[in-house]
Amino acid sequence: MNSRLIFVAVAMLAWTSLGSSQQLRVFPYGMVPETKPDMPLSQAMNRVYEGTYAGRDCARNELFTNFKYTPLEGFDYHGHDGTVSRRDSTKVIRAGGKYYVWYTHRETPTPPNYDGGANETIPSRDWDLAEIWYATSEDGFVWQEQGVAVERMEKPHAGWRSVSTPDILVWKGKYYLYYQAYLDMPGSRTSSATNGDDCPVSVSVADTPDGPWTPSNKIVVENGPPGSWDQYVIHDPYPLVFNGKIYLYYKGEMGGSPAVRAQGLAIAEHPLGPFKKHPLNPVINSGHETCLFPFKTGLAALVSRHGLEHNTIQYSPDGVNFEIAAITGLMPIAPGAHVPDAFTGTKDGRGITWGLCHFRNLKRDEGKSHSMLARFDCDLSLDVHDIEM
Ligand code: AAL
Repeated sequence: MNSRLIFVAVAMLAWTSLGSSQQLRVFPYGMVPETKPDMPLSQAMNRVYEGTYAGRDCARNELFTNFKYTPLEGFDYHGHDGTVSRRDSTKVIRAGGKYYVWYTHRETPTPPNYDGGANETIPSRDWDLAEIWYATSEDGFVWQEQGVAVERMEKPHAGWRSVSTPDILVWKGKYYLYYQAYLDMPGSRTSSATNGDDCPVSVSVADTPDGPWTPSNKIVVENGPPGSWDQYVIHDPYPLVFNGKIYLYYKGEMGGSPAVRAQGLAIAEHPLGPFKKHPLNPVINSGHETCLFPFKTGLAALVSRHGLEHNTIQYSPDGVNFEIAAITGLMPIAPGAHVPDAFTGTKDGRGITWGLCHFRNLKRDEGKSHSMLARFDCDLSLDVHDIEM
């Protein structure tokens, strides 16, 4: 409704700015004429017809949506005292008649200490001293927490300090969880320009979504060389199957204040790699957490929170060259969508209608900093149907 109101306002403005002999006629419900009228148009109205992005009539733009949020049932947060956190969920998959999701789970004696007071038991960040846990659900609203999937690694393997921010791949009948594998406490690398949140990506494998999960103890996506855009962090690993290969998107940070965040792509033919970074990286110039899904013959991306093109939904025919398809707002933080065709290698992507995300309580002063999972619903679908994995 809001988007339509905005459209009415834009169209009315265009109307009043034109001479009385040549008026841009506004159709009911704020829609503009289907075809470009043969008359002078402002640049803004021209974009409605010729632009590559959001000027398009929201009612006709399949990649435009608003987002609705619903609290989840089934998770205990210790009265929200900051000692329990759940955040950065994976894609939601369907297996054995249930939905599955994995996420960063922190349960520590105290909330995080952001001011240098962290140690072996006190976390430095919300995602420090964390493990990957999982939960299942019949309906996506009520969840049963099943416990740990991936524990912290043995020292000195990557992930000994914390494993966080996972995502799931199903490939040739096996399940792969990719995650940030910390070699030091998040925030401790003072040499880094990105608040020290440096880490590479590792992966664990299982035969069923219930595990057991075997760590590869391999770094599968390495930090870039000094001076490169992704030299400090490889965050938010996000695998999809596209063009018969594993397309793993991730967030890198270029440092600076505020840090410039962008998203890159690494491609592999096997889940354990080698992952080859794309020469055109970064392929998305904005965004924080990664969230992509097959759409028609290409891929679409939710791009939120940071950068020139935040609050957009983008489309790419080849998974490399993205264009803005729609501008939106109030986007989910760290979305992990239910992407039914994430691993089928489809060229007929059906889109998404819901997923999980997180909300953060940033009350550091009160010592209650933690996050909680929630559900988002949206309308980015072309007839979505569930696929068993
Ligand atoms: C998130 C993600 C990564 C970061 C931190 C935990 O939003 O981008 O996972 O490291 O914040």
